[in-house]
Amino acid sequence: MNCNRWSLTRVSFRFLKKLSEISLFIISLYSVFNLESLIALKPITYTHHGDFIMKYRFFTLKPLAIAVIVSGCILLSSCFHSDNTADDATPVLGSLFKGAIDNASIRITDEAGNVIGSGTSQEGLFSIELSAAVPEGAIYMASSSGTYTDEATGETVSPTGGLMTVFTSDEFKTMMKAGEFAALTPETTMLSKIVKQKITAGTTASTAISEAITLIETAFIADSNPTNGMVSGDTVLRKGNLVTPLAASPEIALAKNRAISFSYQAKNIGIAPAKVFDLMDSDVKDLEDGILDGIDNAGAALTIADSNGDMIDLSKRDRKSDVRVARQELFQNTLSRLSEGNLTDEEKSQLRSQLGGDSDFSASIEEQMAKREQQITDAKAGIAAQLLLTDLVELPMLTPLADEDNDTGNNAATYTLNANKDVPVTVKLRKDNVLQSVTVNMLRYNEAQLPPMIVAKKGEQVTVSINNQLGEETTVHWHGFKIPAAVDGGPDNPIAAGGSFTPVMTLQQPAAPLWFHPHPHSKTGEQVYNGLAGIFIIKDDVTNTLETSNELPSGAYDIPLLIQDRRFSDADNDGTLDTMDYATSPMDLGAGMLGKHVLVNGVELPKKTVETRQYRFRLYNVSNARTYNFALSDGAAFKVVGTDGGLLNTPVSVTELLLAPAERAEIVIDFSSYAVGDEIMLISKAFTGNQMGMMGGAMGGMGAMDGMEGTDGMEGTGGMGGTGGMGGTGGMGGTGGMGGTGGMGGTGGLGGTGGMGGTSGMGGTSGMDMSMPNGAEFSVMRFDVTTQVTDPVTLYTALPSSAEINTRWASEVSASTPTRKFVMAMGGMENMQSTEVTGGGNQMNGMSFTINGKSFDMNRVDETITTGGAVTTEVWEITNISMMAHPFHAHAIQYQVLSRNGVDASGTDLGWKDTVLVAPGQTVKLVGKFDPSVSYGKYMYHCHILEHEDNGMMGIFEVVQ
Ligand SMILES: [Cu+2]
Repeated sequence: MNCNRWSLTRVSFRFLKKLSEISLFIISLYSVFNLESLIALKPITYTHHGDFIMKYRFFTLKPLAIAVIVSGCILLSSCFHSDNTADDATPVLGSLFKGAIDNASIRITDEAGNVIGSGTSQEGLFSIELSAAVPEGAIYMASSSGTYTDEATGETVSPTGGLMTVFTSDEFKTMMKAGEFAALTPETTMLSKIVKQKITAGTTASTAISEAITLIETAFIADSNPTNGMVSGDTVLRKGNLVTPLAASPEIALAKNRAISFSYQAKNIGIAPAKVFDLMDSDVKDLEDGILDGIDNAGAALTIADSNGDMIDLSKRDRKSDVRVARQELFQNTLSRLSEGNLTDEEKSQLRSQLGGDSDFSASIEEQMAKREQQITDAKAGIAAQLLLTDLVELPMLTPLADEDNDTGNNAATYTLNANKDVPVTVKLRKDNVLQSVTVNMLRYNEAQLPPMIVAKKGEQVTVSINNQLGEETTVHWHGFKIPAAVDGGPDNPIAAGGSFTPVMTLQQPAAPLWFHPHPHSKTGEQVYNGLAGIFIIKDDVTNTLETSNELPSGAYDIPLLIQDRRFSDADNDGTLDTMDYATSPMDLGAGMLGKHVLVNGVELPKKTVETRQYRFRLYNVSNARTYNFALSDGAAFKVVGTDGGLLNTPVSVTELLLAPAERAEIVIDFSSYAVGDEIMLISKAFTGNQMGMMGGAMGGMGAMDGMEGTDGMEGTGGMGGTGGMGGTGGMGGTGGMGGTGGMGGTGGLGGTGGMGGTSGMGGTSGMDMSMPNGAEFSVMRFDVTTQVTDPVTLYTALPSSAEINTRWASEVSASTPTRKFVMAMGGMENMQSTEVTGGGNQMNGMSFTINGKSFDMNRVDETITTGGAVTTEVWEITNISMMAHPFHAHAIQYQVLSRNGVDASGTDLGWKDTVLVAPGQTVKLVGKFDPSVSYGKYMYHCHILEHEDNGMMGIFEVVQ
């Protein structure tokens, strides 16, 4: 083969560079949360519950990426080989990455400094033919000059120093022969400098290298991975092409991330981007004594000039923490940029190239962004119109079950819950703002139209006879209760079809808005969605005193609102809704089951006539997957007085309140400043980004899964593959053969516009008005001010100091407090490549929902809390490495939030919680007290997006007495 090497390699360099930059931000994700969760779903046939079959095929970009890399390398190698026939003339390949350094001079030298080869880099890559044989000992490769783009600041940097790497002679020759790339990064640079010192001191090359690797790994890598070591390969990387379109391995992606994070360190410390090279030199000096502490071997503080020329004392910084924070920051930046669709024009065009030059791609991102804006504009107009509606149904009030022992003075109560199926329930819905009364068969406790409510007092003994008449297994889980595992109603204690169970519980916790719901293994989502859930309110002396002294609204002014979203379809196509649907598409499992009709106490968009005074509303998010961002249509503030586990010590004034599935909040709305005739809407405001994340986007991008059903008469009209839908604009299999726009997890996936659920998800062009995406804006219910009164309530400002619930446990936490880590992840992509999956039901085979890398196993105890009989305080760190927010729930106790990403808890996070929403990339620290005299046995911790729980995002912890 005879070819003009440089012109060809230039082309391939450019090609590689293009692709590499395109995917730089993607690559940086690959390691930290499995880029491959940006999957493409390829529909083949359709099946659902035996009616029709859907199979879809998962595939990933990885094979193509590898193909691109490999073909690029072959192209390079073939040219090189064409010019070199002698074995010893095999070129040395390498990549320079602190940002890809262009036009740097490279020298390859032996231990004594003799040059055995030299050349120039082009956009981070180089190929050098040696001018001499490879000698024994250490072989160094070093760069100088050149330019690169700093990732943290976007500045073009001309480094004063250069990058280095080092190999033993044997390693070097093996690498050359295999055509592998040497990697030159900040880490290998420090490594080489340390090796040089060690060799000067008499150490052999191989020993010096292995000792130096240990030093670098200890100082710069150990404990700094934001994903808590969930991804393997977080070690010093010496071989590999870091200037590739998609990282060929997690090891390379991690190494890239670590190289990039040096720029974040520089930014955080306050030094100029180019000073990272000085920082490396300083760190090498620092590491002479093996400890990264900003102090050199002679005990002197190391300093470095900041961007104003002032000297920074590095001994006063926690250098290891600098490293950790930088990596965390990079991780979060990447996540939020993706989930918020915050891409530069360049990135968009690069993505377009990557996807095969489809010029519609970029347009489709813009289009989706515009549609998102339009959805919000439309929603606001819709809310304004709904304020004028005259046919809203009055909010049904939930009524407490009567104590069956008929004795109010015995400190005990008995209730019956019959779980029934095929109960005709009449639901008031609105379709295109027209009121419809729809009767559907639901699951219900006691065959009631509305969910049951139990009101009890702290200290009371409550006996509940549960009779399972569902024809399938169920349980009743007491959500938020401090009770023994044997009566907790977890999936490990099922009640068989036709069976009964009678838990007896003594209520030993402060007044709180608790609830109950089925928790059978893999059927929780379906049973809750189909109508089984109830409210359980505990009252105590604190709330009774506040209520009787008119410091809290009570009685008719204390109103529980059970909020669920559901989806209905018109099965007979007569224009009226007649069927309630559950999990009709894979998207319902991946993103969780989202409905279109938001029901409050069983009615869509009800109204509550109110007086000009304060009301207390207990907001229960009993939705399977939807997070609400509650607000008032006029933007007025309201007070949050309680969270999952009870009252807040101090009411918190807010204008928006995010409430994830299973979370509760007690809010006080003051209508005293309104006039009779005023109407105010309780809305869910649009929200984006970290609260929703990219997986929703990816799912939104795949929206056509639902669109597909549209044609089957389910309210939707769109077909498959609408804009933003499956295959999206780019088309399935796309122009570039990379799975098309949809192949990247949907336009929404990468662009993040779909973070709002994608165009289709928003009731856009692809007929997806069958489910609203998480984060859409809509009306929940209306308050109609009808009566002028004088408000008797003066809201409390602080709880009595004797109240158990006003204690904060943060001060009890120390370094020796036992700490457990929980990492929530979605992915399992290796299972997805070319895996055919059968949809429907509760299966999402091929997709994994894990905590600490494990899917739920009923027969495995994941965590054991040994109490030794004493109340045991533990810190739980929950980290979300997926692209979607997950509400983490644990049974047995109520927790307190200590911090989110290291920032101390404040506001409503100061309340007691049993469920916390963990945003993508976020770590939430909780503190809990396990009292083995109350809570003992095996309990669940899990994601409360019920479809995630049902598909494995759950584990078991045992409290041993
Ligand atoms: Cu989840």
